[in-house]
Amino acid sequence: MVMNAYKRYLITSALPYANGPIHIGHLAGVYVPSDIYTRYLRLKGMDVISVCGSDEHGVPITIKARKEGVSPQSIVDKYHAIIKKSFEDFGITFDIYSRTSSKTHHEESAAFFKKLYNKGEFIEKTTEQYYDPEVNQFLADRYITGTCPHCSNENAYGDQCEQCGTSLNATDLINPKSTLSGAKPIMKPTKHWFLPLDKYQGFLEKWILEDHKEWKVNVYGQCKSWLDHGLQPRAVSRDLDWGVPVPVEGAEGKVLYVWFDAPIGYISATKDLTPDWEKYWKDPETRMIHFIGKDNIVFHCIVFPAMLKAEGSYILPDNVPANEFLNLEGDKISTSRNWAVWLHEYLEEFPGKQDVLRYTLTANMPETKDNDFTWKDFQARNNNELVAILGNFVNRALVLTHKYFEGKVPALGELTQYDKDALSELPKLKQGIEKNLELFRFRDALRDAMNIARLGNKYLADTEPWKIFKTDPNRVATILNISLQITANITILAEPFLPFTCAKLAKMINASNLGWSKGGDTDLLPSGHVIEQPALLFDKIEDDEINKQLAKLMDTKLQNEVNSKEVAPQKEIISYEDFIKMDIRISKVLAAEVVPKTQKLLKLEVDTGIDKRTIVSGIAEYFKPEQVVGREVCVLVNLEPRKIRGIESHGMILMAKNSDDSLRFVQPNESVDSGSTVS
Ligand code: B3M
Ligand code: ZN
Repeated sequence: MVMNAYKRYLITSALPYANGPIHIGHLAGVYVPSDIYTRYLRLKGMDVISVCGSDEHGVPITIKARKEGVSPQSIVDKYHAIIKKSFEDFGITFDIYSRTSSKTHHEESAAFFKKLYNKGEFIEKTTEQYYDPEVNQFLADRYITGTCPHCSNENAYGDQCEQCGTSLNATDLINPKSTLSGAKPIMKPTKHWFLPLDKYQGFLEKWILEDHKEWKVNVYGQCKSWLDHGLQPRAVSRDLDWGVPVPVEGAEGKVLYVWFDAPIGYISATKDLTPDWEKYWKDPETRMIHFIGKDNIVFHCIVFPAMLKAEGSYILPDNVPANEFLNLEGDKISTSRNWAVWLHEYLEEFPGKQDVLRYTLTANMPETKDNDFTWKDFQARNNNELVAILGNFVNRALVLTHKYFEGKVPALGELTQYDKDALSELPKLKQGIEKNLELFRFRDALRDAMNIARLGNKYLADTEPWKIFKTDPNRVATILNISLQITANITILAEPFLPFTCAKLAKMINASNLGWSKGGDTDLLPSGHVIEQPALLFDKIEDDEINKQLAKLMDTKLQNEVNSKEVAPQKEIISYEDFIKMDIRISKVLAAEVVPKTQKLLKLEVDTGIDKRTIVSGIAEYFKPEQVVGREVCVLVNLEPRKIRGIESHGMILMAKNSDDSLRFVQPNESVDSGSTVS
């Protein structure tokens, strides 16, 4: 649709889960494009707000909390603070960065549910769901893993397969397993509320497939495939104790599904931002745009619109420019494997270089297909493009103006055809940037912005003012005037992409009030206008800085190899009373021999301090008798006696099994008297 038909803009960016910090994949996929777009609209003087916040509910948060042995609230408090600060420091200019554990959000999402509930929009259904009989808990979403029926990935989650991207129901999984205990889950009935998406099939088909043919191919394609498969009712509640409680009677122990409450977070954030929030959400003259990553497409294009439609008073998004994924050095970015460049770390390790990362991520933005971030490319983009093209041009223009004209913009003389051609490029480049931004083609828009600097460099290289100052100072005045007009254009038109650089540049040329509308103009700096002493906009990034980053990633790889060794899941909780029933004693092995006609069994005589007794132990493949005699070992002495190969065994020697399957004795690190108890 034509953008000028709208009175105002509401920009939303996917709410990041507060279970980890922000990494470059998030940035390239969602936040850099949304910030470029928002800055562009602001510069154009549009009424625009950009809302975001932390997504603080859902199983990813509770799993992390469990792993770290802390409460979900303390997890979200920690990451919300890190995320919020890193966005600010990186120059992502949300008008509000809110959070879904806030009071406003709880109220807003409960009210939203209640309204749909009262309108009879939900189906209430009791279905059989997976339940972990060992920990007595229903296994929502990521609490269950199994084999993906589509791509055979053995580690697919109950809600999604990360390998093939398919959204799943837990019951689709082959060989389901509880992530809490490793147990095989059982089925148990439970009541939930379902949004009948099938009811909106016809509406969504027309709204997306006919009315929004302009959506990006990847987005349109995913929507079409969902619609072609036929939509099914989807549960909007879960059996969990973390989230927004389902606000109706008989729903104890149930919360709203995180994907039901999270998009409502856009509404509650707007409400927290301005009392005038309704005009952004309810006036059809508002253009709402959702910036998201490709794994969020179905929720923003199908589920949330169906929710909004069911509610009845809200507008729908006009576009959902989802990006594909960014990889890192050829490997999928992963929070759990720590395979990422973390924003808060980048900001510390590369102080003042926000724009270098913004630039690299925009130039490599995964707009139509997955793309790769490499540190070598980062270095090359900085050194060969930002330093060599943009920095170099601006520096030459400013330095020469100081050298020949005491830092004052010289007067324009007569223009040659070449001058006129160069100047006529400026409005064309501006148009290119605008057109590409309006189509969410950020890479092309950035290329057009950089082409202004390329134009300037070529202009200086072709006109060579440094060679003719002695003979023709008036010509040099014209050349530098034009170069400074080009510089001023960069200050305006590169700002959405390189805001820190353009702010510095605006100071250097003493022109802070240039608006977007002046972009493309060729008389931005009048003759006589004083400019400041130039400082370098970018520094070269040396190999050792890049090598440091590569070494860091190498460490992560090694660490992951160590971690990937499988560890058996924790067994069921036992009481202290259960534990103290076990009588474990330090004992000494007096004699050992292989049980005849066996390979695995050793017959041991041990002194338990209580008595001397016989124990049969399955360690003969690991230890020769002479390696065992004389050792201090731990023995479970009150284990029921058992006959093994005709020999009565009176206890069990405690052993530890290493990840390479080798066995080790559990023994005190210093000598202890036989008969001492272990507890
Ligand atoms: N937190 C998923 C994600 O980070 C989710 C987005 C919510 S947007 C309403 O991929
Ligand atoms: Zn799969």
